[in-house]
Amino acid sequence: MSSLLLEKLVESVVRADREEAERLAREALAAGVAPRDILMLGLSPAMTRLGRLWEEGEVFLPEVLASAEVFEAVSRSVDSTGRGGRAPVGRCVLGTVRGDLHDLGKNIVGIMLRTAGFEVVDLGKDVPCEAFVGAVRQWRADVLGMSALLTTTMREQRNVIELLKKEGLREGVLVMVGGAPVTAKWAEEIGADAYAANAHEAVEKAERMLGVV
Ligand code: B1M
Repeated sequence: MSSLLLEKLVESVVRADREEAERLAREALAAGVAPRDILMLGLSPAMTRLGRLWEEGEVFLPEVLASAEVFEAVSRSVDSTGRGGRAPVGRCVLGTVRGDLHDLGKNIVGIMLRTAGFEVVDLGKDVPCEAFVGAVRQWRADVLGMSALLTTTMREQRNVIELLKKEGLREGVLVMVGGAPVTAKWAEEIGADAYAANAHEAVEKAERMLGVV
């Protein structure tokens, strides 16, 4: 029943049918499907499918954008995160690197981190190196998370790490990188502390790095 709902949700996001997508997400929540499953199984696969259709020339940029808007609307509607007054388990500064406007995956990572009890300072997309470093200093971040979806923007992750070093802040913050073209090898090469392939892993790695049970 719930897997059927999630499959229908994927299809409605691919079709950019916002009304239907929001209705299905509400139905899934009412049926007891966890918000994280809606995000990971009902929304993420839609964009993966669209990416394939885009590569095959079956859909074009405006269609991808329309689906992205539906994706965002639905993810906002299922984001029921809140700490109910409890102290956060850690503070994470998060953003998509300079030159990169892809933020759907980063937003899911943010929602899942908040759900797991992290305080998340989301800097948005197209974030300059200086803004990441300034936010790490200002917020005394435990974790800095950087997302990059383009092979041309990945290198910004390295630039931010270099700037952290220059500013004497590298030792005080754990750096995690992710995004479709990013790999564990790349993370190692640029001196990041962790790489996560998806939002589940991002939470696991952040918790592990901070020693959160
Ligand atoms: Co663009 N795009 N896009 N795009 N887009 C890709 C990435 C691309 C692979 C499509 C393709 O050609 N097959 C390709 C990149 C090629 C490359 O670099 N090798 C591409 C391109 C070329 C472009 C443009 C240049 C197109 C153009 O204008 N000609 C342009 C660039 C704009 C820019 O950034 N400057 C562009 C624009 C766009 C849209 C604006 C239309 C839209 C983005 C809307 C938005 O984000 N608000 C868009 C989209 C939607 C995509 C695809 C189809 C889907 C990306 C997505 O949202 N996936 C994408 C194709 C693909 O990836 N298959 C594509 C769903 C999301 C949930 O997954 O972001 O991977 P993802 O996040 C995952 C994990 O990666 C991980 O967890 C997330 C959740 O599990 N993760 C992290 C992500 N960040 C993390 C951080 C972490 C840890 C884990 O720690 C901090």
